[in-house]
Amino acid sequence: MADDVFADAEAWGFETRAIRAGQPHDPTSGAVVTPISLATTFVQEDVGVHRGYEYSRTGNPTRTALQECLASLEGAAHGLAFGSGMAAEDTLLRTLAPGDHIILGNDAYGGTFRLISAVLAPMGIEWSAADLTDPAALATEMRPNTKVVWAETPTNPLLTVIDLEAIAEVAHSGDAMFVVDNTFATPYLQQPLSLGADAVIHSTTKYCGGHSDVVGGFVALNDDALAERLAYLQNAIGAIGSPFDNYLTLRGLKTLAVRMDRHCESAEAVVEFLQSRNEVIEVRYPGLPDHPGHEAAARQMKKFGGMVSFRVAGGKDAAMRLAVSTQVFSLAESLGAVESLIEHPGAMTHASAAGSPLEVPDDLIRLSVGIESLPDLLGDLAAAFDRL
Ligand code: P1T
Repeated sequence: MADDVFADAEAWGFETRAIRAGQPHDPTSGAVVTPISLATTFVQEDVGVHRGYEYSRTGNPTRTALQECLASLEGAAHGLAFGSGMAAEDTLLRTLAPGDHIILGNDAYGGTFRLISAVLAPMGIEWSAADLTDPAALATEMRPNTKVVWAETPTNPLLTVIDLEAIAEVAHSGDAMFVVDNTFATPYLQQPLSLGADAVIHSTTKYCGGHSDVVGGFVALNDDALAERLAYLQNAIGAIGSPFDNYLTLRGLKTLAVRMDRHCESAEAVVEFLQSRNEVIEVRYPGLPDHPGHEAAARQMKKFGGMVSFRVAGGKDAAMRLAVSTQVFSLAESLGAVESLIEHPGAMTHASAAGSPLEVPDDLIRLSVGIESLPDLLGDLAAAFDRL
């Protein structure tokens, strides 16, 4: 990374780094696009003497390109690319030992809750949930064995905003690593490491990849020893994506900034539309001045994101009917890609959180606002409401 001039955030803008960092022209052909390096193994000139690669699980040139690019975008010294967001989370949490305690924000992706509560807890990891909008509430939840405070902001699916600097301070008053899942904001809108986070997690399946065609995950961090430990664990576990996956994610990053600008702009128009409808009882979007986290969002985010959640009058039944009534918004899990998606978190992405402190309201609908023609998006929602 040392000789990669384009990784330098002081010297180059975000969009330039997205297109150039970690992606030198191919030295053999001059190709301007990073090759997909399919080799599983790499020749050694003598035993243990090689050009930096031995075996593709341990390291792969296409993965290296992605890692250097996304690390640069997050302002991180190190980045590791994984086979999924969950693989990234699992590998990071395997740095813990039985008896360690995790504090999870009380609004988070259902899969993160499931990993901690149903996979790690039976192996001796303690956990509890806290309201991370309130640093004092976190302070009372901190224990001597708390090793991780895990936050999303904006959260999935309620779009709650966490004041990163305030929560980092409480986490660091104890012995905890502060992990921020930056999937919803992306590094274009928010860079948590600069606000006190120790590690940033991504499901690159979402905005980073951006086209609903590749599953991936990422950890960005500055600590050398932790990065070395994660590389060890990643290799030991095998939690990697394929070179083609890495290539697709890298390709997605090149257009992240322009896509995010459009996602944010269209989301704002969708919010305004939803506020005009009687069928909507609450719109949750960090850009709204009356959103409780608006001030923190305005401070720590460049714009307010492409995700919009709202509650439907008429309860679960009406929400479920609305979710199947759109045409341009496709009923599907996932988010952050060019096409617009609609889902019912209570029955879909967050079903595993039912009956827990992370349970979501059953009249909640989540929209991932895509980059299609805005009149088509607004017309689609209007027609769906009219059909209710
Ligand atoms: O799906 P995967 O790439 O393994 O990433 C998991 C994950 C982690 N963090 C956040 C904030 C996420 O939203 C996700 C995945 N979320 C969905 C599939 C969803 O529809 O919400």
